[in-house]
Amino acid sequence: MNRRVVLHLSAAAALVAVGLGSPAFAQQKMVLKATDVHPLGYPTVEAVVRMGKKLEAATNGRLSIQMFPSMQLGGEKEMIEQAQVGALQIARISVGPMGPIVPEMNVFNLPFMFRDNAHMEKVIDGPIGAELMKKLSDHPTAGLIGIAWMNAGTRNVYNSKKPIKSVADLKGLKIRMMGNPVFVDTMNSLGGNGVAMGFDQLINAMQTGVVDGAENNEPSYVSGQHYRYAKYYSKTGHLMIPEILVFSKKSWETLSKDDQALIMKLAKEAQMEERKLWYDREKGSLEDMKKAGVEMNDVTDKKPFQAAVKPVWDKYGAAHTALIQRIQDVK
Ligand code: GTR
Repeated sequence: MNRRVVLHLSAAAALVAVGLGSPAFAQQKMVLKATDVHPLGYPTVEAVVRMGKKLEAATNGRLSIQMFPSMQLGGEKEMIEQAQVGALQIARISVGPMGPIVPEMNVFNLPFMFRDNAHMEKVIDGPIGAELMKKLSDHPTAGLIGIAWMNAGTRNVYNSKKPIKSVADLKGLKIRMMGNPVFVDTMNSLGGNGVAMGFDQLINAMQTGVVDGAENNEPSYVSGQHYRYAKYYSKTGHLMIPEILVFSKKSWETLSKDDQALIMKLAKEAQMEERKLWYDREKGSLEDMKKAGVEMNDVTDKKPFQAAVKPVWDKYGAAHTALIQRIQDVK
């Protein structure tokens, strides 16, 4: 036998020894680090914890998930950066900060894009959801693989000064928005002052009066304890932004095809599981808000709000008219 054949045979023998011909590294025990800005028990966190248990059972403990909740690894921006370099494997993030990275995803960040939850769910569960996820995963520099969508309800404005009943009430209010220009422009076109900052900086900003309030869904408002600083919660319903579970591309590429397929399958199950958990949490949060004495009000006429954000649609939607039309056509 010549030297090359010998080398080849011994490499093959080594692979068989560690695990039936699949790459040696894929057979090693691996603890996947996962993170979320929300605390344990929050729907997105719980869905990933449950996914981890299933993964552990399916691989006899070879693969597992260790959850770092409550911004333990930093805010959403830091989470994305750590996933990109492979310092963590799974991050649950909002589509909000993904818009500047994957422009098509920014369409989900347009105010009043979705008619209701059912519309949003049909879009993320269908071909558009799959295409956008692929756009993210194929992105040459994003360094992330999209593995699941998650529900995140509707975002409403809250502040410490007064209830928002009409567009005019927003005038002069400093409202924290997520770090993406589309959101600051949205608040500014409604007459408020949009201030971009991380979720992790918000409590301090409300305490010190850097902002008068923010906007978010009920579960975030409650578990983030924001009601302590901003007791007026007004149902402006201006944004309905799904969330995504991303996997570090760098780590993904070290997994065997079988492990990748298993994680994808469990992530899809997590997408559906989170949805159920979401609606329960939303109900519970509304109860908590009542108990905490939050001053809640409906905004019955949304038309003036929708008219005011027209410039935002012109600015950010113009490049994606076909995609917007397809979303609107989903019935
Ligand atoms: C929450 C969302 C977080 C984060 C946060 C924010 O609803 O779950 O991922 O985006 O809003 O406002 O920054």
